[in-house]
Amino acid sequence: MKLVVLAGLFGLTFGQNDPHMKHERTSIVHLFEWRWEDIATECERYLAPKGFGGVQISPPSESIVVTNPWQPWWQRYQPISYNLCSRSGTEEELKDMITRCNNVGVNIYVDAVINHMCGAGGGEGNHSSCGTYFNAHKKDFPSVPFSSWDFNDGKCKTASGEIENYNDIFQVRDCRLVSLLDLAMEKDYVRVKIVEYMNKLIDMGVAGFRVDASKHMWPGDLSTIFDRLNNLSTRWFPTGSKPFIYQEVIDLGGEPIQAKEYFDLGRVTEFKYSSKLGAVVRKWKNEKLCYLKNWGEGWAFMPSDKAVVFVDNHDNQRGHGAGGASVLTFWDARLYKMAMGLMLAHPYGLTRVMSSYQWDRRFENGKDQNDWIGPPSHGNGSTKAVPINPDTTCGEGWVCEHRWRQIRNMVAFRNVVHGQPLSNWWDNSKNQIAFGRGSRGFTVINNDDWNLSETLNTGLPGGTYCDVISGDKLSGGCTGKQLEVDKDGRAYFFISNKDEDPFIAVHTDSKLSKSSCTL
Ligand code: AAO
Repeated sequence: MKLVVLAGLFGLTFGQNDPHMKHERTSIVHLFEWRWEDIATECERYLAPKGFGGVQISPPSESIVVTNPWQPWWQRYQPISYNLCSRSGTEEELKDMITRCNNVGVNIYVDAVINHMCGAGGGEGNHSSCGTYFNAHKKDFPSVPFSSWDFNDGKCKTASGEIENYNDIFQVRDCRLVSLLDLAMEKDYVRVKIVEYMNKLIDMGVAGFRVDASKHMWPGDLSTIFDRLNNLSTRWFPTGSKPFIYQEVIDLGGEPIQAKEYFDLGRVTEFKYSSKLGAVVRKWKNEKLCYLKNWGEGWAFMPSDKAVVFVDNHDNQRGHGAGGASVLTFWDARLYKMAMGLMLAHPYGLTRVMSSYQWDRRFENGKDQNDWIGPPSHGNGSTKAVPINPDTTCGEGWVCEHRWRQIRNMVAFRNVVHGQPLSNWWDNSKNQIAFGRGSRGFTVINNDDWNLSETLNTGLPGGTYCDVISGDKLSGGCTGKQLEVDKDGRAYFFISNKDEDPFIAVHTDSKLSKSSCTL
């Protein structure tokens, strides 16, 4: 009773930091541009058994269909209405996917594009994913309906109507981001329409939202919207659960709008993490792994319980958004796996794993001219299914980083060590480091240009462990390297700098039981 009163006193947004993951799971995977049908199957056949907590899905709302360039991925960030037919599938398919994922304990988080509608140059007609008519020039979106009354143009003070200067907070919130028609969110009518959209998804069973372009919305407007959201469906979540909110705010420092303005509303994406981790693992600007000893708040990142962290996202993996050239992606697989291993082993933040598709990169003057290319698709623009190869990787250009053994096993590592503090830190003052998580897990990384050969205190119970980077624990055995931890928790590590993956990770669930002859 007391708790309910307190929650009421401190505002209804209380609790929107909680991703409500099931079975002690800890990570989100962004299945970028996947079809709903494929996500449903992936939840059942892979994500639940491997311990993924939730999926971030591409925007499900009706969007413009751009034909020049041909169906770019970014068309989905230009809503036409809140109807639920998109390149990923129909409303029925969306509903089926949410149900099937929830039934196996995998949450769905929706990428909610609520700051704006399509670009001002989006034209007129029904070139939209549900075939709905709209007129961008007249700001007419009859299927919501929104009309010219519902946009911010009167409020924006720049001559172009665009954000021209990120140092002016009024421009950033009241003007158009890359010409996208900016909704007037202080209007109750606009708020009501957005809330209806989000509540419909909540009632279908989603667990929360990535809120796109949050920097471009006033925290006060967002607060009113989030306060009006329904509680999560009691079919899958405890009574009184508020939807999880994580807001996309790019704050690399140097701009007046700061991530902390959004902390009262939910979590926030920590872009510094992605940019700095890339620089450290690439050893740029004299960065070294040993500097990660105080990784997290010690690097002027936001508080851990506010942060959503990632090595790369769908923007910065292709030069959109921010983060810069240091950002690591699947294109640099060896360093990428190391960075992912570090992120998933370290206690800081709520971790999001990127799952991408390949495209033909074509660099000219340092810029990828093909940064717009959409997902693997058929000639008519429909997205291709994700086929699974016999070796469990994906085909047809889907990269499926989340299925790479090293990444998938580190997602499981994070679940096993959840709640345990960072422990037994060791480094060689350069690029060899090791750390544990209480007495449940230990990792050693060699990013120097020479071998690592050390006996270290792991904090683990004595026994033989299977390294989950070079292999898997399978039917009581290990397909990779094995590690002997003595009764005092000490173990000898050798990692060649030439190894395909120059790091090792073991945890209490990768401990090998005694062989039958010793019984
Ligand atoms: C497309 C076309 C446009 C066209 C438009 C409308 O590309 O030419 O005008 O359609 O027809 C995505 C694509 C866009 C696409 C859009 C709509 O990325 O290319 O436009 O869909 O289809 C800002 C926002 C951030 C946003 C990011 C891309 O703050 O919210 O730009 N991300 C989200 C999504 C993204 C999506 C949208 C929003 C729109 O994740 O996929 O766009 O729904 C600074 C600011 C950042 C700002 C960046 C880029 O960053 O701080 O806030 O991000 O600039 O403008 C240093 C600084 C760093 C700075 C950076 C770059 O690193 O430290 O702070 O330099 O200057």
